[in-house]
Amino acid sequence: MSPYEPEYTDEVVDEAEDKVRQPPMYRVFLLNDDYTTMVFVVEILIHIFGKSQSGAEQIMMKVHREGAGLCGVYPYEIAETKVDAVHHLARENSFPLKCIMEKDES
Ligand code: TYC
Repeated sequence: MSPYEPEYTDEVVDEAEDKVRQPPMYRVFLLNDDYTTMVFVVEILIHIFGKSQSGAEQIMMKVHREGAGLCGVYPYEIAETKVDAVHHLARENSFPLKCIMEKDES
């Protein structure tokens, strides 16, 4: 390596190069509805998305007031597994709760 080059070049990655190195990420959102209970949504956010009680309550209220709320950003297969887990638990409990994922283009 040239004595004029910094030794940490492996860790210094510009944005374009990082896009090539990193897997695409997906944002997972919960959607509001009129029937799923607030308590159930908070439980989902704690047990599927790893939120604290207060973090889960804040996201649930955002979804309730604004129609949708971000639960997390994950690689494709993890995002898909979480969406499926939400729908499975919701159907098991007879709630119409919907969860969607979209590619994080940022
Ligand atoms: N709007 C629901 C109610 O008033 C609560 C709710 C919040 C439902 C978030 C879905 O993703 C949701 N019981």
